[in-house]
Amino acid sequence: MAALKGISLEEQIVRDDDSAAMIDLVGRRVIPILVKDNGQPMLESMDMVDLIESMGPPVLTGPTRPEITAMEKELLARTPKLTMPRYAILDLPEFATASARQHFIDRKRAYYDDFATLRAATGDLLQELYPVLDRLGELIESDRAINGELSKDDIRILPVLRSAAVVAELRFPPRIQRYFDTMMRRIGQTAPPAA
Ligand SMILES: N[C@@H](CCC(=O)N[C@@H](CS)C(=O)NCC(=O)O)C(=O)O
Repeated sequence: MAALKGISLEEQIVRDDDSAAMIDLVGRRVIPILVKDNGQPMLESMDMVDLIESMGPPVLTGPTRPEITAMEKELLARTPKLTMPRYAILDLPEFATASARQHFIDRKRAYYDDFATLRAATGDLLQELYPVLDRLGELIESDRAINGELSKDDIRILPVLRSAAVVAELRFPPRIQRYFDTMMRRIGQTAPPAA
């Protein structure tokens, strides 16, 4: 979002086992946290989007569509079983130490099946995801904006696609792949590492 506006944010990655970093700032474990220039921390990613959007000329000028919000929910109901077991083995900065990685695995095991079992189910899980991706692909109006002009719907969907892209076996429908490549280029990011 900030990148789309040409605003640079100082990014600090919190190691998964560094609960203190979050608790000291806002009293509980939660990310993302935006610390404003005056030192005041802010929670809720969509509030952060509103704040950044209020700086300089607006960029999220397009309409939103309830179908896209529904798509986000449908995707998020299916992607974590694919992405969580992969995050656990990827070389991500939040898992810079063995204890940080183990902390993530222990935390997630409370909600998910054993990661090896989930990885073995990749084919079936992808078959459940593809119909949703196909429907999303049909809704994308332009490579540069889901609704033809940038809107909060892009801010909702692009991160979900980015996280799904850690699944090495996943092939986005062509319409989504073009949108994803275009948007990632615009925000100056490469596709995430996949496993
Ligand atoms: N409504 C919040 C949700 C934030 C949220 O659910 N963050 C998750 C990670 S995406 C979290 O902090 N989980 C607790 C943890 O990692 O221990 C927002 O959109 O910013």
